[in-house]
Amino acid sequence: MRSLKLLFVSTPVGALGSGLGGGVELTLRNLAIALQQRGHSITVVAPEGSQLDNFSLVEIVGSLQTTAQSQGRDAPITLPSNSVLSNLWSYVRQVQNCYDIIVNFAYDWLPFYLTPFFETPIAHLVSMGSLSEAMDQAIVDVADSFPNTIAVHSHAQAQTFSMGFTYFNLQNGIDLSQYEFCPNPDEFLAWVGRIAPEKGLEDAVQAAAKTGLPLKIFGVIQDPAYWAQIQADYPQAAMEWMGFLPTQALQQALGRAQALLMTPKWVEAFGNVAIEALACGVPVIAYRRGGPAEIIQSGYTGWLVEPDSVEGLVQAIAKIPQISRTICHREAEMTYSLAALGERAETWLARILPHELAEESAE
Ligand code: HBI
Repeated sequence: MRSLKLLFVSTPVGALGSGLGGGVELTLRNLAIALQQRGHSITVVAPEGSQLDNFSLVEIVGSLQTTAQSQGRDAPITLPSNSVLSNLWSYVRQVQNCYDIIVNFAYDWLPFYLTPFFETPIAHLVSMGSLSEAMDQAIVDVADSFPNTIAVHSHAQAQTFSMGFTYFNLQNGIDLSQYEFCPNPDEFLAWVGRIAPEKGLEDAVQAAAKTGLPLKIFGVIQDPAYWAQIQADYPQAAMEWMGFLPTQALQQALGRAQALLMTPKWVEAFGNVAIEALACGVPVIAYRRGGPAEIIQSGYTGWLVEPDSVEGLVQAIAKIPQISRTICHREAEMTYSLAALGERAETWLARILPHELAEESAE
């Protein structure tokens, strides 16, 4: 395929590198690297203060957008004054003819609404499940008018949208060179994620306590009251909060775990921590819910458990020795490397190219 000129338009909820954009910051960076490795050229446009090594970055001023998951299902579409989201897309409109495809990373109404008004095709990476009626409608309208332009991270995520639409399942990927395979684990279980109710930490605490294995907890304490409640409810549990660690330190500690427990109460769009664990050779025990249920092959790279069943977690923990850590690591390399992500991304984008360009690219 010929080299494409791609414009990546980042999330308006925070500067790249601030952590405010959550998983989508990592996804944007990994996609840029993966596609650059395949010979494409990427320019990124993002809110001022953004940082991204090795890519030309255009910074746009303006007021940040409220996070979509903090609004209700019937929330009206809002734009603050001097909205960075509007300013981002005013810039994109002016430069669109310099690019073959524009890739949108924002989970926001505006870029979807603007799609028919642009000459250059816009590819949308939808990074979360259904959150509001207005966004659902905007996504479905684009999917109906521009088939193949919507990508998601899992089938489960796509199924949270009541109105079905055609989509490309990009899954996700990580830079495996940052993760070290650990063949011989220590005696503890791990849990990684934002400490907040939708992540179901209390189930992991209960299950670990029943097996006598200590639980090491990694991640930002997003909801301090929730964390305090867990400590009050399970004072005897052997659990230790290890803090919110950068990738290098996280993978160093996570890799030594017997297994990772994933106890989501909501539909995780994907579950990056599952592939981070596999990359280190760590089996994953997860509720059969959302993205993790499509990543883990039960009995092979971990165990899938009846959702919300603490007893199910306990039974799976007893079966950890049946899982090969080498196979966990190899599965990550086969499916979740940047090379694998790049191949899927190129397949997605090739289907979006205008016909004549696609013919050219077939040469
Ligand atoms: N909210 N409004 C809005 N726009 C986004 O792009 C957005 C968000 N909330 C969370 C988020 N992006 C990312 O953290 C997730 O997509 C991973």
